[in-house]
Amino acid sequence: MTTFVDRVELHVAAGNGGHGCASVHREKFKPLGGPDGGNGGRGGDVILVVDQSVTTLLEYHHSPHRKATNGKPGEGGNRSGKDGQDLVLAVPDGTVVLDKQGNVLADMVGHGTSYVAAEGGRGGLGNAALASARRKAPGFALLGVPGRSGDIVLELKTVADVALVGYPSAGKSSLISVLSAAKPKIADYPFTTLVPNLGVVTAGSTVYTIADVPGLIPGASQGRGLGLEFLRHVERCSVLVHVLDTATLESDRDPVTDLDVIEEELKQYGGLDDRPRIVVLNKIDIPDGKDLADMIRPDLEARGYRVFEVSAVAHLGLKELSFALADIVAKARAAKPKEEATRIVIRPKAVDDAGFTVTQEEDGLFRVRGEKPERWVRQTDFNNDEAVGYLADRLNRLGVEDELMKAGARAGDGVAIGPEEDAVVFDWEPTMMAGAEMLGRRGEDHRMEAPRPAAQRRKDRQAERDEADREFDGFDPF
Ligand SMILES: Nc1nc2c(ncn2[C@@H]2O[C@H](COP(=O)(O)OP(=O)(O)OP(=O)(O)O)[C@@H](O)[C@H]2O)c(=O)[nH]1
Ligand SMILES: [Mg+2]
Repeated sequence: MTTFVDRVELHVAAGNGGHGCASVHREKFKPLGGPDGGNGGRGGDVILVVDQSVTTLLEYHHSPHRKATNGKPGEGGNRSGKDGQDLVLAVPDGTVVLDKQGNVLADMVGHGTSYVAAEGGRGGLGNAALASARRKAPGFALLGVPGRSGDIVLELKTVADVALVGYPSAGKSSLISVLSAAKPKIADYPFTTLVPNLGVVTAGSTVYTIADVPGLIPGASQGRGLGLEFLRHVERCSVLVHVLDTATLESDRDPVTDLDVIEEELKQYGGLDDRPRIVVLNKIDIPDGKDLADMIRPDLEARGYRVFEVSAVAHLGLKELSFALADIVAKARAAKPKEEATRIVIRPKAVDDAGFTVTQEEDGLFRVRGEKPERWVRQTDFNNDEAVGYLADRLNRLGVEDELMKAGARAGDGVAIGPEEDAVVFDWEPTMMAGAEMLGRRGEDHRMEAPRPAAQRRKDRQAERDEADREFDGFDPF
């Protein structure tokens, strides 16, 4: 079984955020010195980066599971946990990142281009960071959020200027070996080349790259031979070169019908019609080949092709070919819109983190979806009542309770936060029932408090708002 290494499935897992720490400062004569639990560290990202010295995806074929390190938990004494390390995976120029459904997530062209394939989870805040004027000594901390994980597919589309296409054994690899310094495998049996070879050619002041593609045969579009699997490498090329064998020993073949067959397969593949083509008649060192080349040349030229007669083995006609290709490549480059800056960082599309939705499902369950509510749930230690209360307060202040009420939820109804496969479900106990407006937040009851002067009330309200901002607008420094 042949192994194609220019398409791999990769399982990536970012690091989990470290848990926040709940701790109380202790000193001699000062037994309750206030909360001092540090924050958990952030989990490392998994980042793909284009590295031009990497040419294949082979490495990922051998070890397709990749994980970044977790953030460390926070500790007492206000010690933050260490962040997890990002895992940087070097990929070849021209790597396309897809999800398992085949949607393109990123098209990575240019040295240094990077793509965050999985984002590390945030560290949980420790109880020191959760303390506020109103909640002086929280007896809980937030949990770290699990890092994102999932499967991605990497596909390599060679970024070459020139692509050589043709039947097996037409001499494509031989041509690359004499036009450039590349030393691909060359042999007299079909399908010697199993993955594309790439070579760099210098002709005058133009430097360009040239790639061959495993041989094509009739029916390749139906999967015969190696199929059209590798034509994706041709998609980025600015010029296609038909390499035709003028000295084939197969009786049912000749260069012109070969050309027609290959063109038909290209058509089946699609999307390559606009690419300029030239024809190379190879193996003219063989007398019969030279005769045949001379005979069919006018026919091909009449069809509009520029024709080059060469011999890869005897080094005939190579200079002319190489300069002609340089010329076409230079023109194509000049016509192309300027490439945008290469160092781009592509992050997964940000989830809409402002809002949330409440919907009622057929079975009566209310489902809350939204980046924040879902993250907050993951940050909650459900064994700690205070932590659960804090979650309820957060949800309440985001307006989740209001929306649930508007959607018709009643006390005791089932509410799920999160997607179907990963939700926290609970029976709803509204903290703000009708008539409860008089009640303040959890654990406080204004009715019990002495009336505050207006100025103090304003100050408190401001403090409350500040706190809300810290929690809601990404105060968490992770
Ligand atoms: N006489 C002669 N033989 C050649 C020439 N070019 C290539 N060959 C021979 O043709 C055979 C096939 O050459 P390759 O370069 O491996 O052909 P390919 O098109 O890369 O073949 P696949 O990788 O199988 O698709 C080898 O035995 C080469 O030595 C040439 O100009 N003259
Ligand atoms: Mg070859």
